[in-house]
Amino acid sequence: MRIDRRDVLRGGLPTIAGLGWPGSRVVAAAPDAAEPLSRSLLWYGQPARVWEEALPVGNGRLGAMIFGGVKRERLQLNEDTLWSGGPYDPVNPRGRASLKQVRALIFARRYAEAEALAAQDIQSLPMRQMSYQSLGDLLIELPLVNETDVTAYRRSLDLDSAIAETRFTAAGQDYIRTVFASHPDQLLAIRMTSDAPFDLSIRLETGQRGTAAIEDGALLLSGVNNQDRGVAGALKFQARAILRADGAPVQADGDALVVRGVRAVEIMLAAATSFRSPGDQSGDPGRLTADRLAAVAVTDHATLRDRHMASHRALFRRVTIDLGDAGKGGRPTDQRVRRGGGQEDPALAALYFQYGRYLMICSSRPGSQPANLQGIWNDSNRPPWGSKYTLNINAEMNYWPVDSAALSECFDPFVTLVEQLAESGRRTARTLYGARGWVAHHNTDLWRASAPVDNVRTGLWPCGGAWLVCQLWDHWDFHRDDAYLARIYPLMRDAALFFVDTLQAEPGTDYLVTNPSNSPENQHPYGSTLCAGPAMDSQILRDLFDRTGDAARRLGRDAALRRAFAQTRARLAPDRIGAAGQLQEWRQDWDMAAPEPQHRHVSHLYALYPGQQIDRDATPDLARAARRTLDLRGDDATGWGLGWRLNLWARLGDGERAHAILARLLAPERTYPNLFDAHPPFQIDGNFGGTAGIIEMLVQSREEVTRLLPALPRAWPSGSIAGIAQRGGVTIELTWREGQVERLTLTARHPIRRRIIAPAGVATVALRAGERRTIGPADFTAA
Ligand code: FUC
Repeated sequence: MRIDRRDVLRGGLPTIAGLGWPGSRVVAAAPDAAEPLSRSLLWYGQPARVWEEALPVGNGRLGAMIFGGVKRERLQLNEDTLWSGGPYDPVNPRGRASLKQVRALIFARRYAEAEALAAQDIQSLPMRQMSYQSLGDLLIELPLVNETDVTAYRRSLDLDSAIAETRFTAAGQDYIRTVFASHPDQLLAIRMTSDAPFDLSIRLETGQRGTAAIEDGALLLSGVNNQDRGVAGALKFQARAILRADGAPVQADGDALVVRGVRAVEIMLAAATSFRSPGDQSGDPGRLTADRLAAVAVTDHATLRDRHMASHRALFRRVTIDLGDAGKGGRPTDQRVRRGGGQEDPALAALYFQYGRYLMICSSRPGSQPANLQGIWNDSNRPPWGSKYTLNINAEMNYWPVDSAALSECFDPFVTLVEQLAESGRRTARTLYGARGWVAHHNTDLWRASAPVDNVRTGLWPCGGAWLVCQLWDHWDFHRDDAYLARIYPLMRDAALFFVDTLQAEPGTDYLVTNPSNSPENQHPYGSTLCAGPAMDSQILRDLFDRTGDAARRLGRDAALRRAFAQTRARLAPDRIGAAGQLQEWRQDWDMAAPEPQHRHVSHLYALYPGQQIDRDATPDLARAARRTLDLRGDDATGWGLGWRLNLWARLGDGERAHAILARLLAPERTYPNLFDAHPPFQIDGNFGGTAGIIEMLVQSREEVTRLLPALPRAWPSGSIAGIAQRGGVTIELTWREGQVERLTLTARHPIRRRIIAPAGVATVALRAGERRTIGPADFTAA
């Protein structure tokens, strides 16, 4: 039977009887009755038939998708620096000379001419960026196993140990295979055991320009990355795997390693490329992989596993969540999703929340690349949107939950990306705009290309870098670490400088606006996306100038520049409310005439979330207009579109609407059986937006204010969440019952004074640095 990815999307999966093993009889095993049903377990009664059913493990850098096969197991592998191409600078040399005219055409509303000129002179050469690649597959075969009689099959992923397990009985013999990706040891570790002897072989395969060989008893896959769009491949890569089997001899058989008559086998795989930074590809992958395996030559599997679990749990166990249990947890995870679990299975929402945290730990660790559009999991060499870093929402959304979900270490690769992007962005600012500072547009890749790409309608958007640095400041706001602020300040200042030099005075007003730009990817009624001063840009730039000025003041730096930033900020165009009562997306009231009124992007709501400029208490009129915009835009969208709407409705304090959006996100149209977000095929931002949104429904922080249960839906009447971080350096543990706060514990990193708004009233607390305090219903007074 051929399985179409679209069937998985529609939830129309074939039943176990049609699994693709002709004549096979597979009987699934539920988790043992004796085993307490783990709140952190994804589990299935059959192997993955398509990639979107396989289960992900990762150590930030090295990832694997585990299919859970019986006779033949496939682990699809990724290494996060294996991208196509090499260093390149795509800035169009004609751009600077044409910029003035493009601006004039946009101000004159001659959009078609502006598009044509910009497409030819401003858009990059090449027009597209490099792509994230698949490294290949590790194939594990049990040649003697007969698939016609398989019972007690179960594959699972335990988010708490970060270990995937496949177990089954074949011809009366029990097998267990476990897989984890170790961060401390930088390798993939697999163990297969059985209660009777078995034979096993492993092989490596790749779609890259590589060759497989056996050398010194190890499987080697070595090669050079693909050229792309005329950019030569500049990377060497290698994967290296070894087999250990109870001291039994490991033999070479063609391109495979084979063991016979063993009861336990361990496989360890290391992978690396020569990438060290966008300007340095001098790494030696052969040596790196050999060293990693040599370092564990005498380390037993239990030690590797314990080190791995300790490292994972140090992050994962910081947060617990309980949204109630409707008794659906005993079902396999794919069935829970297929039954539209988001509606009546609060434990599935809690699992989805923790899955987002799990995916972040697995795809973004200090020293790794940041999580891209697919985290680190990608089986294609021409993946959708290049599996890159899209900066007009997606890369930012990936990192929305990181601080509040207590995974701040995972933010580190994001900071490094911005530092590297600013280097390329300085060249782009100078060459394309003749400006100081740095700029990035709507996409970047491993090589940190920063000029406008893809096509003029989406690519010509100059606020990618500005948004990124605003998010760097958000990270500071959660932790208030001044060494970190000093590290990011130059990035903020130089991002702001670019706009001091390039903002344009709007004809007829004294406002300063971006031009050329677009309101990410949405067409206005004049048949183009190109425009001047979309609302989102002004919102981002208000944050940029405010936060940069604030950082300069705290650090005692750049007094003169601070004044320039404040003056520029004062001339930014304000948000407007349109005739339909909506928040205007553009300077003109075009929203109701735009060709796609239900467009997936809701860019102009940046100011509500992730920004804080619009707030239901502080700016009630704008909050009402934002609500109207959300209603007009509608609830349906792609995965990340839902993730954004979820956070926005939570910010507006509408728990039922937020819950309805979450249910859409968790429905089979938007969530695959492995809980990956479906933006067909797969995009991880919806997962991270979902995790951030669940927090936002339960607790919010804003300046010196904590909101408890701001968007609690009726479906979660009682529950708890603990370990959530808030702005200002506070961690909270919250228990609620029948919709009311039962207990709140705050732990402060710095001295703080906080106003706490709960459904039943308001409390004010002041804490010293390091102090921990618990309050209950009696501490709140009616507002
Ligand atoms: C933006 C979105 C698309 C997609 C792409 C990666 O362009 O509009 O939906 O998510 O990024």
